[in-house]
Amino acid sequence: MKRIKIGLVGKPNVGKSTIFSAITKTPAEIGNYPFTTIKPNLGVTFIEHPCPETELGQKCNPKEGTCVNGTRMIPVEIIDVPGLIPGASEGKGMGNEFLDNIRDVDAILHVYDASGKTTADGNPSTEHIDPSEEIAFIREELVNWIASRLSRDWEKFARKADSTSERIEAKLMPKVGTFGLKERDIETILLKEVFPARLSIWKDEDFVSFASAIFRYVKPIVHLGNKADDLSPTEIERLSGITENNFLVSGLFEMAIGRALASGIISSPDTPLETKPELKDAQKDAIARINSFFNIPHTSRIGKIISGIVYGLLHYIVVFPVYDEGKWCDREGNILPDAFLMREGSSALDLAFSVHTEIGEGFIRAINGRTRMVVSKEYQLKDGDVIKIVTRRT
Ligand SMILES: Nc1nc2c(ncn2[C@@H]2O[C@H](COP(=O)(O)OP(=O)(O)OP(=O)(O)O)[C@@H](O)[C@H]2O)c(=O)[nH]1
Ligand SMILES: [Mg+2]
Repeated sequence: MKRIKIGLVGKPNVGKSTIFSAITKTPAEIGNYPFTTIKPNLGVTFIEHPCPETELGQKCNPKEGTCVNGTRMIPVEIIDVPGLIPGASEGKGMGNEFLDNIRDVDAILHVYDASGKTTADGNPSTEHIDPSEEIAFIREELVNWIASRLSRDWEKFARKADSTSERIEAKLMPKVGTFGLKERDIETILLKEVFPARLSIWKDEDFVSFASAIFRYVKPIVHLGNKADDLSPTEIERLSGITENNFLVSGLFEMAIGRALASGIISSPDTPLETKPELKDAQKDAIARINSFFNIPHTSRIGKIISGIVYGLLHYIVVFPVYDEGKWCDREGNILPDAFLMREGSSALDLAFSVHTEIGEGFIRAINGRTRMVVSKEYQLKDGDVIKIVTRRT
């Protein structure tokens, strides 16, 4: 099964590793200076989905993640890369190399400093820095990075591709496949925008347009205005409108919530956090500060943003493949062992291939675990479906 992967990018010292650490519960080096991170950090966070165990009235046995009171936690990979500075796409500050680590991500979380206290190269600034500049420069570096990777050794590649009678989607695959794109992603781009059919006549502006289109239609960029705990509600309101897919957050408070949960000060990470009478005054004050921050309109919890990306922006649904369509379990009797993220519009056959190539190749039919009806390979999966695949191997 393919895991969804999201990349954390941004200029140095904006709080990428703080956010990474908070959402993946993985320690990462954090420091108030540029290039604290010199190697990418990889971790896993979890998004929620209702689990069909509640319908079954029996506890599920997830292979991955947990399930608490009927809410299944589904893993999503997070990669935190070193900071990017202007000129990164031309290799400045090893930017190109850092960016190559996020080639195959499904979406990008661009972390910027909403408090405006960090310079473009990640040093503390005494002057206020307008976050709009940062948003523009990071987008430009991302686009230029893909454009330059596409145009590398293009002439020879294009001449060869043009001499075949393949569809343009197939011709482009060797170039864009390394960025995790599928033929249908190229189709989506070509439905929206026009590019020369003959690859050998593509010019610099075509590479830039194609790279922009990848971020517009395939790999969305979502902006996180971090350090918003340093801002007034009025400033938060103003910043909330500066670009689309933009959220005001606090990595610092997300970390504090994680720590409080781990040490038992709170029993749920959901805001508003509950205060217990036995807590010390300092702990109560900290909880009150966190609650009042998340009560400000236009502030968001990062976990919610990530599930919004997966379900809302990338249009994924969750499907539960089972071996026994009656008991909703695998061969060993584990109930609802798998929760698969599938793209909306996927078929029963796509699910079979996601389980295993051999299961896909041996596909005979599928059975809907709720209706117990046989469905064909073209059956369009629905969110929350419980599906048994019948293959030649079973
Ligand atoms: N006030 C405030 N400070 C934060 C927040 N998140 C991070 N910081 C501070 O910002 C500084 C940089 O944090 P890091 O997480 O190391 O930043 P980074 O973007 O990973 O930095 P590089 O790895 O150098 O690119 C540290 O001093 C953090 O404590 C936040 O939400 N609010
Ligand atoms: Mg870092």
